[in-house]
Amino acid sequence: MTLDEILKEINKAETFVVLAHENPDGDAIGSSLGMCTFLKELGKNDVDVLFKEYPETFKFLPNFDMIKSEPSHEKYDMAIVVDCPNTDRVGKEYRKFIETAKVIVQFDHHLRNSMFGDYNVVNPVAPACAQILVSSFEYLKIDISKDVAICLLAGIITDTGGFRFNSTTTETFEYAAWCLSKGINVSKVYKEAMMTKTKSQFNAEKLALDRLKFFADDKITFTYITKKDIEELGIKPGELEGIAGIGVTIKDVEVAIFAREKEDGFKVSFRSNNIDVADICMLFGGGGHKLAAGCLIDADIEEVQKAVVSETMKHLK
Ligand SMILES: [Mn+2]
Repeated sequence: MTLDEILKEINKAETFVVLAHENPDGDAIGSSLGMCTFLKELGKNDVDVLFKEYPETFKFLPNFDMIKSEPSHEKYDMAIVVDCPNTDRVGKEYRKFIETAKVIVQFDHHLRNSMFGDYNVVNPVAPACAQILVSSFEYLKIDISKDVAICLLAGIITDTGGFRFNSTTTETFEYAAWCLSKGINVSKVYKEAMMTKTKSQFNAEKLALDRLKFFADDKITFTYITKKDIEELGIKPGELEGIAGIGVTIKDVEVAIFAREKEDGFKVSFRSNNIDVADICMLFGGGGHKLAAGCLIDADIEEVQKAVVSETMKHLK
């Protein structure tokens, strides 16, 4: 099966680049570091994990210092892409490494994956890409190290919202239990990955909460952060990740929308308890998961709000 083939290809290859989607979250970082740690332990010493910008909050993960922004090769034997549905989601400066790699392998759990790899291990039902890696290692009967396990655990914890999303499966808990049995401090990883925030992150959340507005009989929330806020509060990449989910923690809210200003417009993130927000985002040229999706809209904040709120209202049941 595919996984056996992948392992053969990994054994043959010498140079590796590990990539994930831009602005990586805990799953993208955990899956990337889990993979590169595994490769290192396999004796592969020529592994690049490339991100242009990434949150420092995951510094506690093993091999975090292997992440860098400058590639050490022009071309790689193998590109391993994790947590990324298509090559456009990879940082522009790194896409060429996928095109020019001798072998492209991808592990992913997004809906509507473009199957861009030579080998595609894609399961949209998995709650985290990291969990697909766990199952893959299990299938291959590879006994992963504590370091690999911690990276993957962090990916699973963040993408399941701390085991609370309904995408969480029995395997998720079995894996957490297995980690505990191996002496991994699951509670510490949980706290570091889920609950620790920087002061600028806290201030950004405070501002976004202050601006949060309700629509459609309190079933929709909308809030935003501008480029100016990002500058003034000294917000670093990744520090706005938690804001999108805050609205859906309010009773009776069905869809929470968060817009953050980027160079090329507002990146709008949707979170939902039930409504398929990937469908809504597709209308704006975006996509994602059923209950967590996003799109990019180049307009001013009033227009963005009007467009996404009115479209979301049509999708309420
Ligand atoms: Mn993910």
